[in-house]
Amino acid sequence: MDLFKEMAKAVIEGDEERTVSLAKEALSKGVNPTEAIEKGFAEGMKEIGRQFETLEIYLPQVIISADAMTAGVEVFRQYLLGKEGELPKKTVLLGTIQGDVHDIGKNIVKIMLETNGFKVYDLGRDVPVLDFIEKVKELNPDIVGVSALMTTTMVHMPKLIEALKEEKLREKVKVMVGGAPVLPEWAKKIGADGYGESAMEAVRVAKSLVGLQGEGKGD
Ligand code: HCB
Repeated sequence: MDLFKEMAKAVIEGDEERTVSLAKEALSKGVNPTEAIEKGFAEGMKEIGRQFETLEIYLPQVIISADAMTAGVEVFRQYLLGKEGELPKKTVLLGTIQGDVHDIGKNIVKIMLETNGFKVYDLGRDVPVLDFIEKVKELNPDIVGVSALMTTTMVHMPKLIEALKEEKLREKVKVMVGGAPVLPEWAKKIGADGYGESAMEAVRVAKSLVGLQGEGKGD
């Protein structure tokens, strides 16, 4: 669909006004928000990642594109939250692991979980393992959702699982991991209960971890 290409282009160009107007256009045309985020904006961010890796662009341009994507996603977030009427039952404690400031993906996961009936406690980014532990004790969530975007920070994920065991919390909470460098093999190796390759997958996994049936809203 041309609209998705336009959305990706707006992210690549870091055009915040355009991402916002395209998100509104998508909604007015009845386009599925999840599909628009993943096939439109996220594709643009993938291309930005490629250009960053090949040194075609530098950090400031990545930041501008990230901001443009966040602004566009926010339009969908407001829309989806407006549609959510039911009281959420299951809870997810979500955060990007310590040392890591990447939170775009985590924020998309948050939106998708919220709009699928979960109550999400968002700890933000660069969250120390100990903060996760303290919040698990305080909030008693059903799931801890952890995000990592760097090979240098995903190594804290097993530390979190170990800390949950040491605090005798592991049996009480499911652990779901994700983020670009995280693979299913890694999730299995570190003893996580679930892995989400995308936000929609994260919703499916979260539902199955807490024994809920059905597909995610926006499928
Ligand atoms: Co950043 N960065 N970055 N970056 N960055 C990456 C991640 C690199 C891979 C780029 C590269 O060099 N090839 C690289 C990491 C290399 C490594 O692994 N070691 C990197 C680096 C090195 C850095 C800095 C160190 C650069 C520097 O300062 N020299 C620095 C990090 C500082 C720090 O964290 N301590 C840095 C900074 C930045 C920003 C600030 C400019 C910006 C982040 C803005 C923000 O997040 N608010 C940024 C960005 C945008 C990227 C890239 C380009 C895109 C990441 C992204 O948002 N993807 C990325 C390149 C890439 O990934 N190819 C690059 C889009 C989202 C939608 O995908 O995978 O995050 P996602 O999330 C998905 C999915 O994984 C899943 O659902 C989401 C939605 O579908 N999911 C979960 C995510 N979390 C989940 C949790 C669950 O429980 C379940 C599912």
